[in-house]
Amino acid sequence: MTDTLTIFTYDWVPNGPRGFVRDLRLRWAAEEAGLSYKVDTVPFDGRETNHLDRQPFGQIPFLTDGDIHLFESGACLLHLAGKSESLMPLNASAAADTLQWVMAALNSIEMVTVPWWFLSLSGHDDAGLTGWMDGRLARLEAVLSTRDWLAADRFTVADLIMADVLRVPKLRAHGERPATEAYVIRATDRPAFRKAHAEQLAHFRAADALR
Ligand SMILES: N[C@@H](CCC(=O)N[C@@H](CS)C(=O)NCC(=O)O)C(=O)O
Repeated sequence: MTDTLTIFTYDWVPNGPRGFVRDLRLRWAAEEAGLSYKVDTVPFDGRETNHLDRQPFGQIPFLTDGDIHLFESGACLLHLAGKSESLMPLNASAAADTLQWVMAALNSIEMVTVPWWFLSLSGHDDAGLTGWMDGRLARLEAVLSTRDWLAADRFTVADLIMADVLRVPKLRAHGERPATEAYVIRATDRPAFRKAHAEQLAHFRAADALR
């Protein structure tokens, strides 16, 4: 079968982000959905300018599906989810439920968590930002205390993106959120995640030999 789906990542990254580079979101989705895909690369060095025509911020991931070109991991995930009921329910009400939680992951949670860990990595903790994030995570903890998955009574693309946002070690070590922790473990124990994760690590490990 010809691969029409191509997931783009960097040819190499330093050790730190390996296992967390966002092509993993797309690999994971394709694995969950049983979609055939290949992985291609753009150079990490010179990323500020070398592929702006394909990702306007010089980042990865981006995706091609035949003539369709997409950047932003959230947009790419929704595109992939549209190909498989395993990620996006067909029922309109369950699909709306799923969509709102995808947006919540990206807009209500990740919008706060990324600046938080970015500042804390550089030693510039901000009490206001931490309080804002803790409030959001506490609300999410309350939701996850009532169910295994966010939407549609089963794993969907909303869980894939939310779990990926939440599985950052620094975030997991910050505070006590047992339902959230169990949720992250439940999601990342899935065979599709394990395969995607292992293949990303192997991809960057193979690139070390070429540098
Ligand atoms: N909002 C973007 C963010 C993409 C992003 O942060 N990509 C990282 C890798 S995980 C990257 O390319 N970093 C290198 C850089 O920003 O120069 C998305 O979700 O696709």
